[in-house]
Amino acid sequence: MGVNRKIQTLDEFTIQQMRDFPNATGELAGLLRDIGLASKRVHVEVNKAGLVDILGEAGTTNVQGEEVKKLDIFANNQFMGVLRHGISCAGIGSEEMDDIVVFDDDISNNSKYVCLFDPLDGSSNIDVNVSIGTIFSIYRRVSELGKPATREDFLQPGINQVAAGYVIYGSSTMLVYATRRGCQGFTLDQSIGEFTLSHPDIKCPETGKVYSVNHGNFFQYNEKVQKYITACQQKDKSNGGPYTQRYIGSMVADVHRNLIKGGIFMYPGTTDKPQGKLRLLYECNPFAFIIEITGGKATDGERRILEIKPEKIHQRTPFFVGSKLMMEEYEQTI
Ligand code: AHM
Repeated sequence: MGVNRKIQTLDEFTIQQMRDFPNATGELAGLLRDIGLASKRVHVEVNKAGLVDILGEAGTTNVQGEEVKKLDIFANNQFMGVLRHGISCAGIGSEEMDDIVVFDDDISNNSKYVCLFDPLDGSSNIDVNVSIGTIFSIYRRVSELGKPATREDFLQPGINQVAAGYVIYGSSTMLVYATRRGCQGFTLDQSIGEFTLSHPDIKCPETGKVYSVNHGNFFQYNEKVQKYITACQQKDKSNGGPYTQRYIGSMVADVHRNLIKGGIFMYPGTTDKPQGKLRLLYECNPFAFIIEITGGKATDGERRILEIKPEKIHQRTPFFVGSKLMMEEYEQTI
């Protein structure tokens, strides 16, 4: 049987990219490989979620006598494990952990990257078979190599990201990542257990017809947000409408759809939670980076997300992200 030369795996792609940089050490390619490996393990567990009655509830002991962990904890442990044992990461920050973890050993202290991630975003959707995802963000350390990573390495503005990406566990499992050179999507080919390039050089459409927001909070949003949502509903054919509202409540799925088809996603502040719900470091910065690289925009309603200097690792921010022209429509709402 002939080999299908058109198939390119994630590893092949990142190694090929590296060849363009004679001084590249292969650390970034190694990190992406590690993230790909952890996400394949998470994919397997996510696909078993429906079997919870057979395999045992989280927090109990299953028929093999093993303790069953909640999926988000399982995912966190997988990512932490591969990154700790790999050679490319000096430390991690995770939405699931109270503080950063610095891998203080000889190899890790000489690694030039740190990684931040939300191991399982949208986890309240697991029980109901809705797409969920992992989000990650990679920074070059600002601290001295040879020593343990520091908090400053993690508290960098999003503009400093070297790469950012997500994995969506949906009707198929996809890993999408962006660097300054562009954004690529890989679909997991389960028959060979490899992520293969399926969406090369993704561009976010300049405009779209979808707006994604939690309508239940409408009366808690500020006047500008309320006006914009109302304008979306009032659009007709003469001005590019009608717009459609789509809100899965799983940001990876909502933003992935808008990245491919065009649209705007909003998680504004509310009267109860002026900073909204989403985390700057684990959720907003990576998506802001991906969307900007693909041609779209991302703000907190006023400021460019990527220019915000974080003060705390679990900081929250209102988030508006999507197709360039739709974001400009929002910005022009008064
Ligand atoms: P999580 O960290 O508990 O998974 O929550 C994050 C998710 C996002 O994926 C999604 O956009 C948002 O919460 C939905 O929140 P809400 O139900 O308030 O609209």
